[in-house]
Amino acid sequence: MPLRPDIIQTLRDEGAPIVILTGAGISRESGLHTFRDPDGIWARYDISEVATPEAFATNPDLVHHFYNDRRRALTDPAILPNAAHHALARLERDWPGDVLLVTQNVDDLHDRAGSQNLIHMHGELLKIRCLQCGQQHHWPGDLGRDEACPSCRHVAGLRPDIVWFGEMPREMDRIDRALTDCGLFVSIGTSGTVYPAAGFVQIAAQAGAETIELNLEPGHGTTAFDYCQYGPATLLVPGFVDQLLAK
Ligand code: BV8
Repeated sequence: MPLRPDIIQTLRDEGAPIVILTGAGISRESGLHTFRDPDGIWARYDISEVATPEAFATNPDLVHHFYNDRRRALTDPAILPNAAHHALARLERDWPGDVLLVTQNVDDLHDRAGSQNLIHMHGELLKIRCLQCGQQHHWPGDLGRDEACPSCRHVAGLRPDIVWFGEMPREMDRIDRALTDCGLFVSIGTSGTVYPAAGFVQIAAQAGAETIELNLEPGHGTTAFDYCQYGPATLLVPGFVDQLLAK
């Protein structure tokens, strides 16, 4: 059931804060794979072998290979933000209240579409971090285990700036505050499998927010949402933003 027009009107009149959570589904039509769909990344790789601190400690070459492949795919000139990414940037510009975009995606398609109030809660594919000095660096190319840190010159201490399973996602205090203050929580293109992101809908709902899922098909937490719309993100999200902005 879509969000009711009278509720949208009230949210707009109040300039209610909005929190949006996105997942891999929003980037699918840009040409990037999701994780858990039949052709997804986890059909080809075992999570525990490539996306945990333990994997990096035991087989850094495989972990670098996994992220180098994905970095190359992301920097292919054919991979561009789609209509859904652009619509969310427009919502941030034109909505009368705060819009916080929290993405689980490690791609940079929201950034490229122009979203500014954006948290990459699972890190960023085009950044690396030095385990020796803690500095982050923009890194669009391949990374190997013998590379030196551009800041401290320490060798073999660079890792993808990605939040692996078992690690703490980024900016959780800021996200929790925004969830308890928002009037509308929107989840887009995520299966609702990975915590803490999968629990955001409950936090927002308990704080009194309206909640809506926009997805290709119902995710795991679908019953927790007040409203839902199903279809491809490039169709659903621009239409939903038009409704919010009364266009
Ligand atoms: C933490 C690396 C402590 C990045 C990723 C047991 C119970 C509960 C929790 C746990 C548990 N055991 C372990 C945990 C915790 C664990 C967890 O949740 N595990 C799961 C598997 C049970 N979580 C953690 O370890 C996290 N850290 O918990 O710290 C803590 C304590 C308190 C408070 C805070 C923290 C760390 C999680 C790190 C996640 N990192 N990967 C990388 O290499 O990219 S997860 C990986 O999954 C990606 O990052 C991705 O973003 C994330 C979520 O996946 P989705 O984006 O949802 O993608 P998915 O493929 O699943 O779904 C795609 C959806 O799109 C589908 O619904 C599909 O229908 C839809 N779709 C497809 N096409 C379209 C579309 N929709 C619209 N349009 C389309 N065209």
